[in-house]
Amino acid sequence: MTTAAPPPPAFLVDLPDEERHGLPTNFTQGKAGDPVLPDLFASLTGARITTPAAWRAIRRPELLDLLAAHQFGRTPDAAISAEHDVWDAGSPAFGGLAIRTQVEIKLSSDAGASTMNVVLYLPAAAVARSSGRVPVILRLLFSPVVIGVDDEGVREVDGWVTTGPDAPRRVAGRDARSLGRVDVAAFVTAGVGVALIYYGEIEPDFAGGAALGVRRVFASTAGPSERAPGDWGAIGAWAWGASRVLDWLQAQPGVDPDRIAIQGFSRLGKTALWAAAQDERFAAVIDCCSGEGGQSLSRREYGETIAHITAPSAFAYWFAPRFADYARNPEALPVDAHMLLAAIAPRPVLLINGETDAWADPYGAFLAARAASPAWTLLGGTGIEPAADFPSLDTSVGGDLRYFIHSGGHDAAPTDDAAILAFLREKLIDQ
Ligand code: GTR
Repeated sequence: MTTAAPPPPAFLVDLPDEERHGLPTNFTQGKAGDPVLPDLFASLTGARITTPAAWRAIRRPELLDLLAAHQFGRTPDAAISAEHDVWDAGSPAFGGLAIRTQVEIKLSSDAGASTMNVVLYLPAAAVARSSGRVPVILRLLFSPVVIGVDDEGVREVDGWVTTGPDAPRRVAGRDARSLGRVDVAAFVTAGVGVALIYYGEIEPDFAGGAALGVRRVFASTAGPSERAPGDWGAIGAWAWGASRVLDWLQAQPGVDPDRIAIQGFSRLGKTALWAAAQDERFAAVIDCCSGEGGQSLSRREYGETIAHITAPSAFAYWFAPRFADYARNPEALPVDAHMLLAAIAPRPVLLINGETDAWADPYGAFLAARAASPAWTLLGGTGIEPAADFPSLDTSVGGDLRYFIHSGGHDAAPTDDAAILAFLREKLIDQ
């Protein structure tokens, strides 16, 4: 007998239907449907997966193949070389609380080259202890790091304006859109390092961006209409770039290579999930508000759907072209958000949602997390118990897989950092 999910809480209020991307959009919970999800444990071989060994050997690889083939596209396997120019090593920052390192990573092959800059802050107190190897959180930022932190020493790299008149266009980093600042001091004080990268440097975020970022290193820069159905999109490229940052981070003195988490917001939350699903070296994930194509169920007819996200006016280029085939029939998609989450199990995953972020479907994310939880249980971790209630605002539910909902909307909220730090303390810092 399966326990029924708790109903959506009253604070997730119904809203009038709306047209978005030229499509009707439902914001009424009662009209979202009650989707039947693909079975987490039914292998394509016909076997039922009942042991951790079978999960690791059979089911997780199947999930990754399905997610690649139908949603994100395949990450190509090619010989890429990486050069690391650490041009700023060991500078004090944030009033001496942090030690800053800056690296330019050059990725190249016979097909082309691409560079990206990473800023790493380590807690000064921990680094001073010679034995100190600290956990690090890698954050993918929407803005060039120079405007994402309050630190004059950061190199200014170019930014991209991707909406509005004359978009897309390259601008000086300081003239790019600012989306708030990372509170580096709070994290280093808690004993966790912070690594930052601007996603636009991995690949600019527009349909033609593939020709300007890491995908040119693979010579796979076909435009959106020329890609094969299973080719990777921008999310795959950002995730691949994040793994190249991880390569470098793992080799840094002072960094514990086994305790590096990844964090992203919205499209970068989708990216963080896909990066960690593929790359088991990411020890934990913080995904804020990733919604459709991320932590929320695609099968629910609520808020943003596959039809919206793959509409011509939207973001088809983030995904494999085949993802758009499920716009009208998401029930035919062989995967859904619970499988993306389960591919990360049993590592710690914190899912943050916003009370008024109806477009991202916070209840659909809760259902996905609940449906993914048996994978954590199978592998010796903890997810959301079947009988658990939906959490009240600014609280969380779950264990290693945890769901948190903040007051507010599609944004970083004042309660997020405390929730993230509490999670990191429990799962990564005090280990
Ligand atoms: C929205 C998009 C969402 C989400 C968001 C973001 O417009 O529809 O899926 O990713 O952008 O990245 O802020």
